[in-house]
Amino acid sequence: MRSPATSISEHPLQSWWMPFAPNRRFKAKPRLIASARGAYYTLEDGRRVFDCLSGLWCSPIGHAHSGITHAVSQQLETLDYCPFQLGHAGAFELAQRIATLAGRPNDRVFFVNSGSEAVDTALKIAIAYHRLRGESCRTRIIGRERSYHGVGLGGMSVGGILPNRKMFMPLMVPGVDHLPHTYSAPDMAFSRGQPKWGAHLADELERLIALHDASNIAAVIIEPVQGSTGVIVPPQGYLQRLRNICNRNGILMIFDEVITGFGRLGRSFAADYFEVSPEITVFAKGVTNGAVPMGGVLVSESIHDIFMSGPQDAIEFFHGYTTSAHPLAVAAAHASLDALLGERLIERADDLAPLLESGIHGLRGEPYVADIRNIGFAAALQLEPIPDQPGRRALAFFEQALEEGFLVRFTGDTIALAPPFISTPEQIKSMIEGMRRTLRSLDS
Ligand code: PXG
Repeated sequence: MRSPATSISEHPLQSWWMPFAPNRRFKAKPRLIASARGAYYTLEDGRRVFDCLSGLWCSPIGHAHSGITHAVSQQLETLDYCPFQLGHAGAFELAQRIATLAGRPNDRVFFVNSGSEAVDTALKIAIAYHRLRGESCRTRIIGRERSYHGVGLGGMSVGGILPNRKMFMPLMVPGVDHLPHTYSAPDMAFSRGQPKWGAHLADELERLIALHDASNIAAVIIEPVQGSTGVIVPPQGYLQRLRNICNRNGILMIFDEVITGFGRLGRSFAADYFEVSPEITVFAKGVTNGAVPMGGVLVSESIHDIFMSGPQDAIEFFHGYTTSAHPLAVAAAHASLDALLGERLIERADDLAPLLESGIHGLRGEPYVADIRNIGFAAALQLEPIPDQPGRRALAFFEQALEEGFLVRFTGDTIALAPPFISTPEQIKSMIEGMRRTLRSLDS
């Protein structure tokens, strides 16, 4: 048996082409993680660092949760794989549990392995749904600037992040438009929670309808809170206004809740938080606490039922992945839900949210702070960029914060914070003070 990799000296770094990483910089100055437990990572040099982003937003109940470890090990011994045409009980139960958690117990769940797969699946469902009900002209999809919907061809096309798009133009799905993003520093900097300005930006959907006609538009896909582009919080009333326009025009609403799902806003899903209900919800990440890859699409009963109208023995939806509803992922998801509900961790995130809000806004006035945003148990610090060197300030912050014992995530010059729900109030306070020390130690 191969012994597990322990140190870089035994394992040269060249072969792994790392995702979304500056490979050459990393390999010149590698930073390896040895283990993770609770709210902390342990680096190879033995230092413990607080996990300020719950992995990549995906590990809210903390690392190495004993319930998940136990459930996955047991599952591996019982059933390690289930092929198409057969089903396993755990997957049916999990679908029911997720639909119930979302407050839509009659919805159906299609399981996949990642957020990207879930987004592409949701887009296919939306297009096929309209076609099956005789509105096959409804093919256009509306995304949004600055949104991230993964790296599948559909998600990339509806997404709004330039570097993720510009190299791949020939692969773009045709018939996609983008709503404007809702961030405007002069109108909303330092808002606590939802900014007051910006609901009118939803009316851009009316303009696209006036341009294409609603009869050609299938769906709008929206991250209720834009997570990976820096915690961009929807203006008050914005999502409701989009919902109303969709309702009036027969356009489906897809919420990408890969980041907001499973408690990040102190509610099960962002749809609860904002009281706006989409027909289709995309989830991933937190569903298994990041321990085993899994994603899924929650679909309204009425959409699902349109698919069930063909011949009784026919496959209704030609779509799926070899490892859809993988037994290990299903086991991890059940255990993760057990912890989330049994340990009342969504409520705990909700209870900790005001502390994060007051703490992070207390950093206003510290060096280089250009904006601070927060919603639920997530926040972002926007730094003033170093002139002509976008992203360098945040990189320096990241490296300094690590020295202080905090692992943060940065994109551009934004630092995102989304701590594990199991954090204590003391840990949140100490994280904020760590951020303060880091800001004060930055070179100009
Ligand atoms: N939708 C949303 C809203 C996401 O945030 C995806 C889809 C794609 O999920 P997969 O599982 O295919 O990666 C995501 C992923 C960050 C960060 O730093 C965020 C994501 C991924 C990596 C980093 O904020 N989100």
